[in-house]
Amino acid sequence: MAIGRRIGLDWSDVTPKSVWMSRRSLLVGAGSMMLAGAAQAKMSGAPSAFSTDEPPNSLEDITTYNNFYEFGSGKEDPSNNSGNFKPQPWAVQIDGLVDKPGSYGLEDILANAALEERIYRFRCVEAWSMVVPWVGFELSALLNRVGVQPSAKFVAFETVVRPEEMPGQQQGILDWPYREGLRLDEAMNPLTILATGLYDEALPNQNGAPIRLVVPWKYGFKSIKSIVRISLMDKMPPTTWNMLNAREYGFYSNVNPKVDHPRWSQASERRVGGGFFAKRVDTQMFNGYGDEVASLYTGQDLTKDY
Ligand SMILES: Nc1nc2c(c(=O)[nH]1)N[C@H]1C(S)=C(S)[C@@H](COP(=O)(O)O)O[C@H]1N2
Ligand SMILES: [Mo]
Repeated sequence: MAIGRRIGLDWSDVTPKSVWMSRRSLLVGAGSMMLAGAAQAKMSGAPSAFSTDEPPNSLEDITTYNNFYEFGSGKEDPSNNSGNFKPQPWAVQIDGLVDKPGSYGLEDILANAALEERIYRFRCVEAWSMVVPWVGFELSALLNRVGVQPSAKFVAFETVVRPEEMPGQQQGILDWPYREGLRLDEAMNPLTILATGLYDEALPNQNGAPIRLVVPWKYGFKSIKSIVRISLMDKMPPTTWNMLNAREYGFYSNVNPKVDHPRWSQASERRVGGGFFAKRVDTQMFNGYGDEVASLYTGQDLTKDY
C-alpha cells in the first residue's frame, strides 16, 4: 500500500508518545526563549489524505542530517553553519510565462495558502531515506494564482545567493545559485508542495527556510530549498546536478529501484535513525507514489529518460 488514507489521524498518533511529549516540551522551551516572529511562528496544517502512515523520523534526525551545500557538504554542516541565515523578510520573484509576474512577499503567499500537514517519505539519491511531517501547500495553488500562460511547459526554481550568510557559497562546490526544475504537469500534481514548516513549526534554516519545494516521488535533490525565484518557461531549464553530471543525475530523477546510479545500487535504502543494525528497506518505484504519478510518464522510457 503506497499511501495511508489517514484523514483524521494526527502525526502525534503515529509517533511514540514519549517522543512526542519530549519533543513538544523541547519546542515550547526553545520557542519561549526566542523572539517572536515568522521564524518561530506556529505553522500547523490540516491533515491530508496524501500522508503516509509510516512513523515520521525524529525532529533531531530531520534537522541534523541534511544536504544543503550552501552551508557545506557534510551532513552536519547545515545545522552547524546556518545560524546566521535570515529567512525574513523574504520574497519570491515569479516571472516568465505568467499573467501576474512580480515579487510576492512570504506573508502574502502564506495569507493565500491552505496549509496542510503532509507526512511524506523522502528518498535521497544517496540511498538514505526519512519520513518527514511537512507543513505546506500545493504548488499548483500558487501557480494558478499567478496565472500560467498556455505556452509554459516547465517551471524553474532558484535558491537565494547570500555568501555572507551561507559559508558554502564562498566555495565553488556547486555553481550558485542552486537551480531545479519540473515539467509543468509534475509541478501541478497535488503531491508537489511548497513547504514552509515541519513538525508544526516554521521550517528550520537547515531544511530550506523559509520556503522550499518537496516532490516526494523524486530524489531529494529536486526538492530545492530557500527559493527566491520561480520562472515559467517553454523549455527545459538547466538544473544544478544535471549540469554537473548529466549521466549520474537526470532531469526527471524519479525514484526508481531499477535504474542504478552509475556508482551504487538504487534497489534499497537506509532509513535514517534506524540504528546501525537496521535492515535496509526495498526502494519503491516513484518512492511509493506510483498511484498518483505513474500516469505522468506514460509512453516515456524511464530507463533512458531518467
Ligand atoms: N538549495 C539547495 N537545495 C537542496 C540541496 C542543496 O544542496 N541546496 N540539497 C538537496 C538534496 S541532495 C536533498 S537530499 C534535500 C535534503 O533535504 P533535507 O535536508 O531537508 O532532508 O535537499 C535538496 N535541496
Ligand atoms: Mo539528496
